[in-house]
Amino acid sequence: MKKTFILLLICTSFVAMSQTNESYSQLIQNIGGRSTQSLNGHWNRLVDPLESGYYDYRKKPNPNGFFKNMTVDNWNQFKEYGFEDAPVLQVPGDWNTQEAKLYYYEGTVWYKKSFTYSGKSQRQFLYFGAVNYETKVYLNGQKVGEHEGGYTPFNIEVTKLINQGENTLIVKVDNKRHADGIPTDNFDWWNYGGITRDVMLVETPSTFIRDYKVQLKKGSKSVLQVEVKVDGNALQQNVKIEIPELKLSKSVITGNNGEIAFEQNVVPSLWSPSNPKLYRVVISTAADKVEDEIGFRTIETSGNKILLNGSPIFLKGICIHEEAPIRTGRAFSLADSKNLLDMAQQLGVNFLRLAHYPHNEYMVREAERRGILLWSEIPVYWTVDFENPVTLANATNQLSEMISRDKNRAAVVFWSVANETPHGEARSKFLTSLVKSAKAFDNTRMVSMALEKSQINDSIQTINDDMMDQVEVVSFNEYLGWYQGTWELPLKVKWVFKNDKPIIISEFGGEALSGLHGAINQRWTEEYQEQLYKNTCSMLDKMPNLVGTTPWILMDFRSSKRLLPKIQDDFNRKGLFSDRGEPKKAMFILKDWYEKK
Ligand code: GCB
Repeated sequence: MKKTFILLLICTSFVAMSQTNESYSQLIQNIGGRSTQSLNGHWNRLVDPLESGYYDYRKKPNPNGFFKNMTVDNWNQFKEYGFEDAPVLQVPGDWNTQEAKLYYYEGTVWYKKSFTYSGKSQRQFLYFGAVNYETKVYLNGQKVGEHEGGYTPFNIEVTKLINQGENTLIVKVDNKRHADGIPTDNFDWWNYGGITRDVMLVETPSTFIRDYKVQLKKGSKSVLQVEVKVDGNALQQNVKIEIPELKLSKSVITGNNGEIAFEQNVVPSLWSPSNPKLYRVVISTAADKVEDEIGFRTIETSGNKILLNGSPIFLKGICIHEEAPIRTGRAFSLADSKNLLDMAQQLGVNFLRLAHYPHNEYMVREAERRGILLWSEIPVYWTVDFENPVTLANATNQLSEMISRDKNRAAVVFWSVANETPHGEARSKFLTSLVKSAKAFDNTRMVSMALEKSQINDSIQTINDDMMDQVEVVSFNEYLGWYQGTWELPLKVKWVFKNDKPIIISEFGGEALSGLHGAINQRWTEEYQEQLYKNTCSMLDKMPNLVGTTPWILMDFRSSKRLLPKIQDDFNRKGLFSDRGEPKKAMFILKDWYEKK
């Protein structure tokens, strides 16, 4: 990784942000509401494990790398690569499940797409929903941008380089693991590489509505906070904000920084699982117009409760990885989201923990339409390089991209900054900084992280972590009956907490191979997992301050850490459904428990 360069890049964007409102970003808000040309489809690919297309034989960056897409006129000229005859990969999609020989591959793949542009707009941007992990983007032989982080969107302006007519887009994607990356090099899910989400060309006028946030003010059911940022050479613009159903129509003029923020009294019908009401919101200038569907609700804690729209709610949740049932591989489409949500709704959930990284926008919007609350998380997971300021800048940048994209989604009620990180001074500073940043980017939601339990003795369980002071809701993972003891253990313990905050069990569970049956004391059988769920639910019934659970996990998922032949075969089997979507016995236990809640 080019550390200094990335640090510089990230610092520059933070400098720019701190001069203005921190909740704005360079991300174009609501990509689905813009004029776009899809660049999805077949892209030619070259697999380049030694990065021959990037470095020369002295390992120096080669100015005539593959991104030049050199053409030769005859066989005398030297060229030893070529996209024309190269195989194709489907975009969006991971490469691991598209070609058998790329199943375990972690390294560089070059992607190439030719496209014709015949639009009339004044500015054009390339938009990538997500690319895992490091991306370098070249248009017509010139580098236009780069990005680090596999699960968040980014856009790159290409106005000066795009041709009317034929264009060649080349993208270098590298999913090698790095100890100082986010995530670090050790994690329990598949490192699917590739351009895993939609790619689009976005067209805008010369001054356009880049970003906006329309949400209820924290703690208020009737004060709307509206923020809009325009971008271009005419920053003082008349901006109109309309919510026709609320009879709101207001025109304001942006300041000479292109920004405007105001408050407005409204009486909305509040979004909730039983009333997932979304309002049509229209933001326009003389030259630009964006429409969105936005819900309004309040979320806060009071004593040991979570209040949604002022009333206590129990979060009946499940953790979920962004992996598609049956075909396996990265989930990326609306259809994939619907399949996963249909499965989750069989459990009767009103809440999902999107683990362990931001999921695609289809998922967030579809969950919102169905009235499901969300926990959204960045992949600060296990042994991150907490001492490293570059790693912190990278995590902060991913946090900012996650929040920027989804800050208008009523469904999202938690920003989570970490999962199961090992205690220590450097970690405390790192996470404290992330909590502070999350609140600076958006102060209307709860910020949390999945911690780990500890114990006073075998029978008295607790949590003891200095990060508990940083969060309104204490969330932690526990695997009593799986990694600690056997299925009987949850029945034998008592939980005590030193403070009176609401508690979420952000993970519990155990593995079972779908269709493997046996006695309840036989690990890996559906019966063991079923009994573990029964006993855990009994334990949870007695847990003080419990306001929600997200057991681990909806569906079996691929992980290169899971090597037990004939049982795991590269899958973590803690799913309540198999990777083919078949329910296991434990699924019905959780469903019954949620029905009674
Ligand atoms: C955990 C992790 C999760 C793992 C799970 C397991 O605590 O947060 O990512 O997949 O345990 O199955 O061990």
